[in-house]
Amino acid sequence: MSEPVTYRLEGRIALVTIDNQPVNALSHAVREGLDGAITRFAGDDAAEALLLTGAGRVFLGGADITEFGKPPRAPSLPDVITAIEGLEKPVIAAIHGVALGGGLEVALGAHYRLAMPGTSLGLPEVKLGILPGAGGTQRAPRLVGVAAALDMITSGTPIGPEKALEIGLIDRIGSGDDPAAAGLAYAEELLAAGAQARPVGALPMPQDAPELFEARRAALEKSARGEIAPLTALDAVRAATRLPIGEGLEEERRLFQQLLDSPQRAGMIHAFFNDRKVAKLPEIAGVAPRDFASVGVIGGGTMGAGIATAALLAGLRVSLVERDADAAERARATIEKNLAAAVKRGKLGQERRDAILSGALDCVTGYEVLGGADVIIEAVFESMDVKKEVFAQIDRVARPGTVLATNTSYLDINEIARATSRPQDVIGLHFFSPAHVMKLLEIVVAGKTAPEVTATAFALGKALGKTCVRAGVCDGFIGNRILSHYRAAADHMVLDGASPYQIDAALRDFGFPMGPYQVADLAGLDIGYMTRQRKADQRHERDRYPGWADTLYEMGRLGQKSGRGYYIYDEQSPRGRLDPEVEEIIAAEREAQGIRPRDFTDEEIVERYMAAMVNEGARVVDEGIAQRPLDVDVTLLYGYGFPRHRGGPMHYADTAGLGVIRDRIQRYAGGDDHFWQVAPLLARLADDQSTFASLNG
Ligand code: 3H9
Repeated sequence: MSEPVTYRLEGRIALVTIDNQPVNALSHAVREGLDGAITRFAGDDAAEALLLTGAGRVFLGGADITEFGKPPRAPSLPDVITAIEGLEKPVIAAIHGVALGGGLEVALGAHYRLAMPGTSLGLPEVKLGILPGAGGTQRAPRLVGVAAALDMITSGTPIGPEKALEIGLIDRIGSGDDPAAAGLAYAEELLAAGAQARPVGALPMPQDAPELFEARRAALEKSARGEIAPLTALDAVRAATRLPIGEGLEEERRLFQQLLDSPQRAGMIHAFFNDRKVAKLPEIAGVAPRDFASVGVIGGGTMGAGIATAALLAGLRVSLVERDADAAERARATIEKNLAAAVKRGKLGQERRDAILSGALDCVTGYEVLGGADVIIEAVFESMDVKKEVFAQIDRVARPGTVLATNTSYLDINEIARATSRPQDVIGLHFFSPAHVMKLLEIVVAGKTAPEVTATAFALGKALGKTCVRAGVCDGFIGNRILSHYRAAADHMVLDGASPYQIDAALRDFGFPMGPYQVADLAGLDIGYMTRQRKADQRHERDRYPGWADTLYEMGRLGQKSGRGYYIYDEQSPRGRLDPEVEEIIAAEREAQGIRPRDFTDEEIVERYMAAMVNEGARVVDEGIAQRPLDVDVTLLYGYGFPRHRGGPMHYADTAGLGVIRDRIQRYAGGDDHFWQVAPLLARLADDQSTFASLNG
């Protein structure tokens, strides 16, 4: 294996290059290599300055995350960076691609920083449940001030070189396309000007700003939803205003270690790796996707228009087909509104918007236009008859090789595929509303779907900026199937005495942005009602039915859109307030069913809700609807608001212990052994004292 750190003299400059592909993570070997390079440079009389660069696409992607949780190995990254900073001759970092986390902290240990155009510079550690632990919380505020450092460190959002130059994080933006050449030229220029070593750690302590810290703390307490890293990172930055550099670094280390040992760190790193593993599927390994540049969308309602918007934002051409000219016009108006919102959010430039609307979008009424599409996505009314009719029509106009996708959220895609003469080209693309905003895309592979079509769906999803999860065909696929189960567990608790408001609050405290009844109000109570109607003939006589939810629907309480659902929405309380009438309706239902209500603790609410989620998750994996537990985790994280710092429901279950979850379910079965039956996979793994993670590969 080649050396991860090389040292070469370029005239009077020592060029030190870190090469640890794919992202030059600062692994043990890299740290050792850097340590050696530092010692060599200090004793190398021919070298007057040291230039640090990264080989390949990026400067440095940060600490090696795979080493977290393992015994530490010297030299530590903070020690290496302190040694770089302490060099008596100038050290320059030439940054390109990305300098993230420990990667940016290495650059902060250098005395001068040049970044190439398009570089991304950031301290994203809070997104992994930790904080910058190699001097970032102490050096960044010294260099750029407390406010800018807090922005970077508590949000974890990277910035570009222009912004970095403006706040003083870097000294220069390089030119050309060779960072080493730009760095060498800069180093020569510095030497010619007599530049000296200039350690950031020697800069004066930044001024404390108590009001700023308090305001940020209050904002973070609201937005962090139980995540501890952003608030701990804020404490670390505060330490920079109170402690000299050496002590500040020690305090940072202490706080970093606290987070490193926390289950939240384990959850977030589990999520980080799952984000990457989820798209790695043996069935499409090495399978080339088909080309796609144009997308046909059938149906211009909220979903169809959202899908069209997502495709347009990704630079694809879109032909949207509607039933009549008015509907086509309405679809165009919805897309225009979506694009205007994207402009407002800074996601799209005005010029690009104009170009899209004048050249990339067609809203028409005939299917013929679909003959030119590479991928066709159907988003019409959820009815098997309607969908089959639409697919038969698509089959007539689409050219061979076109991917034919349905956005159904529960229908049998095998049956839809049979309406065509090419079931191998048919696949499910289950978007979540609003489709141009929500990250999750369930890619539902039917019995006859060709691997090339699955590969194309994944490539398309990636182009649309989605996190794609492979699912198999069943009612509700991965996400909605699990949702119906944990929502049922919540409904049972309501029947037995918990209020929907207590349930929502307990789950918000757990970290969900909204509880299930707030979600129901947002989606519309008609959705739940229609699902119950649809499944009426599958109902078992022992199913516990939430009749009060039907009552609310029949009263016209449709949720946010009608101003009343579980909550009341009006000017005073746009986010909803409690409604005693709802509690009366529920109380009447309990009485009718002869149920004497009991109290629930918040803890029991969360445990029952999670047990239901995990149990159905286990069934979904066992049946092959999800290929691995991680697919369940990613689905719940990106489509259902599951708190990222808990990693996902299956990771949560591993953390709690599968035996514990199984025992809970067995205990609950004492009250309802129809609903609460331990899923076979959960039982097997618990008996073996194993984990869901063992199935992730
Ligand atoms: C830190 O620095 C802590 C310090 O403050 C304190 C220390 C004491 N380590 O994302 P990609 C893998 S915390 C190990 O697909 P891209 C990744 O899993 C760190 N492995 O590429 C994948 O593996 P595989 C702070 C890593 O081009 C492969 O590299 N840094 C690391 O789309 C390619 O990754 C961060 O949070 C790592 N640090 O994006 C940055 N990073 O091929 C995290 C990636 O087996 N990384 N891998 O699936 C990223 O944001 C992106 O990977 C990056 C490249 C933007 C760099």
